[in-house]
Amino acid sequence: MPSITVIEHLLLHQKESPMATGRFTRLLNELILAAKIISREVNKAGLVDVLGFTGEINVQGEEVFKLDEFANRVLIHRLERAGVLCAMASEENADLIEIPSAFPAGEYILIFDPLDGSSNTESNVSIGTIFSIYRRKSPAGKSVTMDDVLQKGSDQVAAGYFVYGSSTMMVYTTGQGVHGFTLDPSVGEFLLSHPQIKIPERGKIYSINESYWNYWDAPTRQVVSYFKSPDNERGQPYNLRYIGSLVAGFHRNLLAGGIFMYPADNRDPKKPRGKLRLMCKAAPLAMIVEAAGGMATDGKMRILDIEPQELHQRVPLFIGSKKDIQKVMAFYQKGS
Ligand code: AHM
Repeated sequence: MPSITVIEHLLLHQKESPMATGRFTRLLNELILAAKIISREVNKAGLVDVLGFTGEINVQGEEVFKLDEFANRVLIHRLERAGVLCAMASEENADLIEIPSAFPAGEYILIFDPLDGSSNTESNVSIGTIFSIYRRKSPAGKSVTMDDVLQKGSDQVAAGYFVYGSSTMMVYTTGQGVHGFTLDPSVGEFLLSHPQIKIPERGKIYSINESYWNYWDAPTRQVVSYFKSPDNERGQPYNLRYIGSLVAGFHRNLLAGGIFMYPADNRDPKKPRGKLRLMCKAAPLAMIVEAAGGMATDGKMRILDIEPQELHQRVPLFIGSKKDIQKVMAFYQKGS
């Protein structure tokens, strides 16, 4: 079956998508190339021990980096040269990443999590790169400010992720549908494999780290009890699937229908909070799930409407099938 690449797909839908500019295409191309390099390293991660590359310096005399550091460096290295960005922000960097003056600047801002779920690498679980693209607010030519970066998720111009699993996939949206592409290693291209992804209205999976039960408030416990009860609106318990890798859990639920939850907890009793970062994880996945017909909330508020106060802000996250999210919101509205 003939298939098309990400860029061909973008150009084919040029009329529908205001994003099909040369600069946006360049940005996606660079992201794709970075992801192919990361995918190659992830695929041989298990060989590191076998080949003895465990020290600080490998046999080629190069430093061996942890995979998430490696992914971060690849993304920064490729994207800072692309001439399309005015700034970047990464989960791995405390501050904004400026574009060195030696390289041309552009109008886009890229925010990313270079390797979500990377603590799972040694057990060969799927992990991924999540990205989010905004346009700067202030006029070009001036330095980018934090105000340019701290935009609501609804201002994103595109969002997506790469998942490094049994195959490597890219899923992205510019707001006009969600499309999935699978890396064909024999030709080195991501080919369209999942056009127009729609998440089922009601899911059959719930994904949550239930070991935090004792640290949750009453509405959160009611939410989780609902999904495992035979008396819920589905008429049978949802299946629990949790692997500790957001991108992998989200991807499964996007295709099969379900809900991923990382609620606030009071493991730190002075500061109950969610774990996942708003700007590099929750907002991009929220844009994708909404474009696929699903929803994302912090329990009370739509994730895409949250005004970020800081770059690494954390939020409670409930994301997935529409009817399941509506149920969660009803529990929180009711309170305990
Ligand atoms: P990170 O912010 O340190 O990258 O962690 C993100 C990961 C997610 O992929 C995953 O859903 C979650 O943390 C797992 O956390 P926990 O072990 O508390 O369930």
